[in-house]
Amino acid sequence: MTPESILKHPSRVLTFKQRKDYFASGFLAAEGLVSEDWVQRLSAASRKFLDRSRELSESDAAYDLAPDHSAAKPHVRRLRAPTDRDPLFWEFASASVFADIAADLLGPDLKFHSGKLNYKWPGNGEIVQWHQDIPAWPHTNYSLVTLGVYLDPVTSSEGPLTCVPGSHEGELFTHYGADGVWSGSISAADLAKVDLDAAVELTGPAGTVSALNCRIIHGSRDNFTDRVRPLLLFVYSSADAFPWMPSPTPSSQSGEIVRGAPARMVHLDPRPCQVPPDWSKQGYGSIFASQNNETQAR
Ligand SMILES: O=C(O)CCC(=O)C(=O)O
Repeated sequence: MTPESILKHPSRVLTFKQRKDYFASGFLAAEGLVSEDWVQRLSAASRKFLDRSRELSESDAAYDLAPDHSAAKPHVRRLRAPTDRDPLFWEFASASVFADIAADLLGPDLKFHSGKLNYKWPGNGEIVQWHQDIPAWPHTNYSLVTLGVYLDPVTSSEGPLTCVPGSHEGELFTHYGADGVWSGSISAADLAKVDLDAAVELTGPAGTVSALNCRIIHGSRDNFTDRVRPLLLFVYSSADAFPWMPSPTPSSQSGEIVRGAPARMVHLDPRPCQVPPDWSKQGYGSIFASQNNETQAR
C-alpha cells in the first residue's frame, strides 16, 4: 500500500499527525502506548531467557551469543524469533496494541514477518553500524515497518536506535562489502552521500515504541551505561507486500495475517533492490555476526 492510501483509513492508536510524520521522516518514537503491565510481562520473559542462556556455550536456533558468553556472565546479543520461544511474545505481536500501531502505518490488512529481542550490553563493541533493513529481506514493495519497544528506559547513553530522517526516500544501498561478502552495513563511501549529522536518537522511558520504515538508514552506538538495553522488535508488512527471497529470520508465524484479510493483488513497487544471499542455503547468523565478519555470506 502507499502512504496516501494508508492515511485514508481511520487512525486506531496513533494520531493522524504521528502517522503523517512517520511517512515524511521514515520513523517515529511514541511514549505511553504500551501499558506498564505489558512492559513488565515482556521484561520478565526477557529475564527468563537471559537466565536460560547460562546453560549454553554456543549460539543455537534461539540464541545469538557473543564470543565471550559464559554461564557466569551471559552475553546474549539476540533472542531469535521470540514468538516461537514463548506464547507471550506472539500474544503481544498479534493481539495487543502493537498490531494496531502497525495497522496505522501499513493499512488495515497486514502480516507478521519476523521478530527478535536485541540486547545491547555495556562496553565497547556493541555498535550496530548504519544499515537499511529491507536489503536483507526484500519484498515486492516497501510497505514494511519494524516496531520496537524498549523494555527499560533508554537515554542517549544506552545506545538508542538512531535514524537518518528522510533516508527511506533515498537510495537503497548495497549491503555487500567490496569483497562480495554480505556485510549487513552501508559502506563508508556510500555513507559519505548521507547526512549523518541530521540523525535522530529515539530515546524514551520503558515502553517507548519505535517505528522504522524498512528503507530508513539506522544504527545504534555503544551502550555507555552499566545496564543492558533490551529492545523487542517485530516486523510487519502490508498484506500486499510479498517476500521474493527466503527470510533470514523466519518464525512459524511468518506470513500470518494479524489484522484484516489476505491480499488478492500484489503491489509491485518499481524501485530496485539488490538480491541478498539465499539465507535458506547458507543460513544467517545475525546483524551482529554479519557486521563483525563472523559469517561469510556471499
Ligand atoms: O538493536 C539495535 O540497536 C539495532 C538493531 C537493528 O537495527 C537491527 O537489528 O536491524
